[in-house]
Amino acid sequence: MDRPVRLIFAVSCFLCIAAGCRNKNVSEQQDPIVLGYSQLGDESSWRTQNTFSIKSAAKRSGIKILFEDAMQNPANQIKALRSFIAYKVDVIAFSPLVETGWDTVLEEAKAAGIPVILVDRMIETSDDSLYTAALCSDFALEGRRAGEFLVRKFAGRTTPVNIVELAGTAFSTPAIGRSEGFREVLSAHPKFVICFSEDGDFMQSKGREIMQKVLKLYRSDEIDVLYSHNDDMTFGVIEVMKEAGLAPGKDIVIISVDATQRSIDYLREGTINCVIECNPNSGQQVMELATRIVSGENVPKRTYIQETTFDEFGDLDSIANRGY
Ligand code: GYE
Repeated sequence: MDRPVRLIFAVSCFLCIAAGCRNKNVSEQQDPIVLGYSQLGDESSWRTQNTFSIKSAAKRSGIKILFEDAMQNPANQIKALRSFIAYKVDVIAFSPLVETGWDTVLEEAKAAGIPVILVDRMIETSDDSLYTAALCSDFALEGRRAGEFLVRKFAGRTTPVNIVELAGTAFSTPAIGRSEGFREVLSAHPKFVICFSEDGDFMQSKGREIMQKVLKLYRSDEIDVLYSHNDDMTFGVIEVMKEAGLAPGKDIVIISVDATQRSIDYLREGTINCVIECNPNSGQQVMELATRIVSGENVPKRTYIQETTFDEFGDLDSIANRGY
């Protein structure tokens, strides 16, 4: 081969290889996205529906999901995140049980170039670059809505209003927000007194236990309001009140959070007075975020899920079936 022919041959080889590489990239993009998802547990009806929403949205979107249930143990979540990093997934999503303790494992994900989406709950960190996007409810708003309901319900009352609070998992974003937002609104009205507050871990069994304890500590006519951070704990409370011969929703005003179908049924029959919605159906939004992030698009750092309040002052017939 003389020199010009050799040069043309070399250039065409380079172009062929380059074209081959690009084709390979195209075909790589067509491979399904692999999403590692660490769910925090299965403590409530909300969580069961959330898991269903995530798994079914992944299936619909053609995303391959590696799903791990941490059974309410952050150490299991860290283990799951490390296994996703080792597997070299395209993107990680997780619902952190509590807010702290994630920096080290998230630095490992960042070093491996794997983007992270926070779902449902937030983390406390000084380095926001450790996650790409967060999709969650505005828990402080939920707490404020609970407080605003009470302000309206007890508008004519001048004597103290005694409140028992059943909080969610300690140090978790929903428990923090629902407590803080609630107190923020009530602090402007000194007649509201939170006389008892305990963490019931969002579980029906703990709701039962705590209410049994409360009824030993207080006479039922000393309690005006029961504010529970989720429906499952509320169901435990309602059982105990009924067993004690009390009429929930009448003898004691009840506010619950989540809005499962069962709590809406209780609201309609007057057993619960106010239900703050928390929407578990975030699956489709998670898959959309994952797809956009993997294809290199910029996404909002924080997205709030839209929610509402259902209470005895509203039109209860128009509430659509909750589906869970
Ligand atoms: O309200 C509760 C669940 O983090 C928003 O966790 C979620 C909460 C939800 O166990 O029922």
